[in-house]
Amino acid sequence: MMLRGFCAAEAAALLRDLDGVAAVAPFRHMITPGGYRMSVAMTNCGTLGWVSDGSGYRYSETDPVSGAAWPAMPEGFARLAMNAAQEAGFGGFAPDACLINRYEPGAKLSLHQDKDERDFGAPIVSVSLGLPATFLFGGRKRKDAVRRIRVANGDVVVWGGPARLTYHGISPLTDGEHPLTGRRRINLTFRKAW
Ligand code: MD6
Ligand code: FE
Repeated sequence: MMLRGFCAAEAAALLRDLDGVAAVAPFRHMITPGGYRMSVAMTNCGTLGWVSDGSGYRYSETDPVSGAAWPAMPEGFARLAMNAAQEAGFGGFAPDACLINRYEPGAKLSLHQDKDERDFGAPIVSVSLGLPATFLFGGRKRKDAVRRIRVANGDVVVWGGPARLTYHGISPLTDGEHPLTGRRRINLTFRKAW
C-alpha cells in the first residue's frame, strides 16, 4: 500500500536523526555472497541490522565494522513506522530492525525477495527520502513481469500480506538535486526480523 507524502513534513527531522545514526555506524558498501560490491551504501539502526558478506545474508545484533551494537532506533523512526503500518491495517507493528539504503546516481538494487526475516506475517514499512526513484515491483518468480512505480521524498510503502515475497528492486538512480539530500536518495526499511 502506497502512502504518498505520508512523512514529507518530517523528512528533514528524519534526515537529522539519520546523521546521528551514520556518525556511529557509517554507511558502507556490503559485499554480496557472490563477491560483488553493492552499489547501494547501507547501515542499520535498531536491535538488529541486515548484513551481507561472503558467507551470506543475515541479521546481526552487532555492526561487523565496529563490533558494537547498532545505534538505537530514533524515536521518530519507530513512531513513523508504527503509524504507517497502522494506517495500512497492520496494528501493533513493532520493528526491531531498520535497514538504511543510500543511493547515489547510478546506484541500483537488483530484483530480490526479502526473505531473511523469521515472520512473513509482519509487514515491511519502506520510507523514501530525497531524490525520486523507480521502484520495480514484480511477481513471485524472478522472471514475472515487472511494474514500475515512482517513489519520491516522503512516500511510505507498507508491504505485507500476499505481496510480502514478491520480487522487487530499484532502477539505477537518475542524477538530480534534492533540497534535503543533494544528489542522493535515502530509503529506510523497517522490519520485524526476529
Ligand atoms: C529501496 N527497498 O527502496 C529498497 N524491500 O531502496 C526494498 O528493497 C524494499 O522498499 C522490501 C520492502 C520494501 C522495500
Ligand atoms: Fe527489499
